[in-house]
Amino acid sequence: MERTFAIIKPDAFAAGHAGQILSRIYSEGFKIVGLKKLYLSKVEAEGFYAVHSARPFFGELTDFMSSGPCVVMALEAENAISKWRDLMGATNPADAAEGTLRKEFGTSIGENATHGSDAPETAAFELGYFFNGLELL
Ligand code: FUP
Repeated sequence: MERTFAIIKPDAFAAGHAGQILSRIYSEGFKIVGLKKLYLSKVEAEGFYAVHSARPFFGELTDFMSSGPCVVMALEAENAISKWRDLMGATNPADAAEGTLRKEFGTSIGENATHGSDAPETAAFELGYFFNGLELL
């Protein structure tokens, strides 16, 4: 079993899509081991996306991620990291395959409904950024 970190981003939460996304998470066979609603500050969003700090879209990305409440989750499944990224689809919703979350709920490359860790090291950092051990029992 593997764990990954996932976010229902502010666009999807504000649009009322959290329920449908959670339903897909269950129906695809993930176990939700951690879940909370947060309203990130700009500084908290910058810390989370620190790896992208030199990218031209960093300001826009962290403004968006701190623009409203989101839902952060720890998901468990076999091959959870790739399984969740497959369910999300491509970063740009315009390129995402039919049936993926970003295709269904994303509106642009910036406002793309969901986040998922891309590797075991990033999953470990991202899970630790939002959850302590007791919250994942
Ligand atoms: P992903 O792993 O699919 O979330 O994509 P990246 O790590 O490449 O990018 C992280 C986030 O930055 C994306 F979810 C959206 C945002 N982004 C932009 O706003 N513009 C870009 O050109 C690329 C990414």
